[in-house]
This record gives sequence, C-alpha cells and structure tokens, in this order.
Amino acid sequence: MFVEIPRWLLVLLTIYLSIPLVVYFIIPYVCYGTKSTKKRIIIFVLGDVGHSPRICYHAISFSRLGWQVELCGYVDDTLPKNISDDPNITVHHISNLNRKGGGTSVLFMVKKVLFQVLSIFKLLWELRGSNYILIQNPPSVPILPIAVLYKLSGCKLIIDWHNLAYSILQLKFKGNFYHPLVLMSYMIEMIFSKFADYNLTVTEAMRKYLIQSFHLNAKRCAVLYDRPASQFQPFPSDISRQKAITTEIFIKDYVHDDFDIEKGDKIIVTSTSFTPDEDIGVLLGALKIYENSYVKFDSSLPRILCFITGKGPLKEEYVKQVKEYNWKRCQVEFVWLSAENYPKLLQLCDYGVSLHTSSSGLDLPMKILDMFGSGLPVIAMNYPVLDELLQHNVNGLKFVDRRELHESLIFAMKDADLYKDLKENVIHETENRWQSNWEGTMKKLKLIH
Ligand SMILES: *[C@@H]1O[C@H](CO)[C@@H](O)[C@H](O)[C@H]1NC(C)=O
Ligand SMILES: *[C@@H]1O[C@H](CO)[C@@H](O)[C@H](O)[C@H]1NC(C)=O
Ligand SMILES: *[C@H]1O[C@H](CO)[C@@H](O)[C@@H](O)[C@H]1NC(C)=O
Repeated sequence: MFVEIPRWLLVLLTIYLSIPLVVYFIIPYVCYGTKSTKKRIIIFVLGDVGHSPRICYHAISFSRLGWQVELCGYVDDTLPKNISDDPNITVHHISNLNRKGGGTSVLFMVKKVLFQVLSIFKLLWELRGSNYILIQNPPSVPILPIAVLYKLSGCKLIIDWHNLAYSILQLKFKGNFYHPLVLMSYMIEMIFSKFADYNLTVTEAMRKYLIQSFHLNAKRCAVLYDRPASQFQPFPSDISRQKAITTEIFIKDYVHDDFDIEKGDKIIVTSTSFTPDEDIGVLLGALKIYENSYVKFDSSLPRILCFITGKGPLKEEYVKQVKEYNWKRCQVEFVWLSAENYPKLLQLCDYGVSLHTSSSGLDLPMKILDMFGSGLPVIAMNYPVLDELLQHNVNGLKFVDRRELHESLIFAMKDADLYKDLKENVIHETENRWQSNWEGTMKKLKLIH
C-alpha cells in the first residue's frame, strides 16, 4: 500500500535540498561574481587608459599593496607596460561608439551616452562584489550617477576630481552657464557628488571650491597632488648631454652640426594636444620676437632648439606657420614620440614650456610635473592656482603673453645662475614622488592602513 507523499512535503524537501546550492553557488554568483579573497577596487575612466596617467598611477599603487585592480576604460593606444604586465591589474575595455561623418549632433551625443550606459552596466555586473569604485571626474555623465547607483551593491565610491565637467562644457558653449546642457551637468555633478564616500582633488583650490560650493564634507576630502611618475628622471650628471643628443636615434636628426649645448645653446620642449585652450601661437610669437632681438640687438643670444610634441586638431596650421618663417636662431620641430622616448627627450632639454590654462581655474597640468620629474625648470603661462605647483623664480618662470614669454626666454637663455638655482629647486622637489605621497593621502582618508 502506498502512502501518498503530500505535495507540500515534496516542495519543502526540494527547498531543503537546494539550500546548499543556493548558499554556496547562487548567492555568491549573484553577489560576488568573480571576486577573489583580495580587496578589490574598480577604477573607471571614460577615456583612453594609456593617456590617463593619474588613473594608471592609482592602479599601480593599489596593485602594489596587493589589491585586485579592475581597470576599466577605452584602450585606443597600446597600454603602458607597467599596466599590461601587472598580474594584479585586469584591464577591461569599454566598447565605444564612433561617429561616422562629422558634426556634434545632439542625437549622436544621446545615442553615444545610451550606448555607454549599457556597456558600463554590463561591465559593472561582471565586477560585482568589489569593495571600492574609483572614478575620475570629469566626465561625470553618465558614470557618476551609475556609480552612485552601484553603491547599492555595497561598494564604496571614491571620486577623483581632476576638474569640473560643467566648466569644461561651459567653454564649449561660449561661457554660457545657462545653456541647458551646462546647467544639467552642473546639477548632476553637485547632487551626485554628495553620495561619494571619499573625495580626492588635484589642488587645494579645487578642494576649497568643492567644500564651499558643493558642500562636501571637509574631513572626507583630501588633496592628492599629482607627482611625476618614476619614468621621468633627471639626466644623469656624469654623462655628456651634447654626446647624447648627437647619438640618440630619436633626436639626432633634429640636431644641426653647429648646435652645441656646451657653448650655451638651449633645448626647450612643450607638449600639447593643439586645442584652443593651449595657444601654441604664443610660443611661436615669442620665438619670432627672439629672432628679432637676435638680428637687431644681440647677436650673442644662444640658439634655441624647440620641440613641440603631441598631435591635435590645430597642428597643421602651426606646422605651416613654422615652415613659412625664415628662422635664423631658433629651430622649431614638431614630433610625436612613443611613451618610452618622451621621458628621454625631456631629460635632454634645458627648459619646459607650458601653455596650459585651466577651464575651471582649479586644476594643474600633469605635463609640468613630468618636466619637473625630468629636472627641467618650467616657463609657464600663468593662471590663479598655478602657484600651488610653480613659483616664479623658484622652480620656473611665469608669463601672461608673448612679450613676457620672450623676456623669460631671454633670462632663461642667458642667465646661468638663474638656471642653476631653478634647477636645484626642481630636483629637490621631485624627490617627493607619487607612491609615498599617495600612501600618505590614502592613510589620511583611512582607505589603507
Ligand atoms: C600583486 O599582489 C601581490 C599580493 O597579492 C603582491 O605581493 C605583489 O607585489 C603585487 N604585484 C605587483 C606588481 O604589485
Ligand atoms: C613604469 O615602467 C618603468 C619601466 O618600464 C618603471 O621604471 C617605472 O617604475 C614604472 N612606473 C610606475 C609608475 O611604476
Ligand atoms: C565625499 O565624501 C563625503 C563624505 O562626507 C561625502 O559625504 C561627500 O559628500 C563627498 N564629498 C566630500 C569631499 O566629502
């Protein structure tokens, strides 16, 4: 005789038997994905990873402490070796939507953002169960709101403030703060930034701004100054620089026979992406005045070899301008160098030049740091916060227009004592490198112990 097992008992039995499956497989799968036992941080950049040095330094620094680093971004160029060879760092490529044709149509921007949102959600789902997510701001759309939502998974949010997205956008719209897109960007930045657990800023001015205008909590907001990375080193003092410039493959073809560093000739360098906020015309203008001074007043002025590295929208125009001018004392060369050769070029120069001005007036240019790291005093276009990095007559010179740049060039080229002082201060300062600085700040925020 059969006893019929009641249905409810069957259901209970099934549930009971499946508990191990749920506890050991399904819950971990949903909550933790592929996480190992290490602390895990997602580092997110909506830009090319290879061209986001600060993000790469963060990744390497966390990796050194043994964290599992998930670095998400676009991979347009080859990755730096330090990133691709690091076993603790996994790079995740975000798919991107490229524009066919031209024009910045609003429709395209909307489509692009939607596409990005989907890719980001997909990626974040794969990386669920992380302890922290670090994002760079700007851009704040769409990553900032998504990251705030992602906090629901128990992940803490760190925002690294490089700049303010709305102020960059505002520039695009001719300074109009009341353009709907600018206003929207401002609102998003202001509202969602309140959900961050930690905030890092690149300058004290930016920190003060965030605390005052966005009402962020002063205790959870720390300045993490950028530092030159370790691949930027001063030229060794026991080797002849003249010999190096005439033998190094990537530079020797630019050095004419009569160019002699030992006789006082100077090499200067600037790197740029040829955008409207970095006016190479100022530098070319100053060099032309220098030519004029040479011809009319002072035939003892040293030769200047000026390297302009980088590429960008306005490059062709400047190349043409340089070609058309009859240079006598200056030589201007446009170069595009690999990631390995760029630090080597910097080492071989006497001065760096920075034409960067900031859209928010709150950020500092990385390239000045790399120049400092290479032991170069920097002649820089002045703007308010620059003082946090560069002090006039201490580790560089400042100018506001081509006339002043020309004057600075004359001092820089002729005054050997000035050069010696500036250089000494720069070298002293670069001893404070990224890693120790980073660990100090992270300890202050109690992110690491
Ligand atoms: C990767 O993490 C381990 C600890 O898990 C650490 O010992 C090692 O130094 C890290 N590797 C790098 C390249 O930083
Ligand atoms: C990057 O790699 C170079 C050599 O490949 C190394 O000297 C340097 O320490 C690395 N940079 C960082 C930031 O660790
Ligand atoms: C970052 O962290 C704090 C923690 O208070 C968070 O509440 C924010 O509002 C955000 N901003 C800052 C800098 O504190």
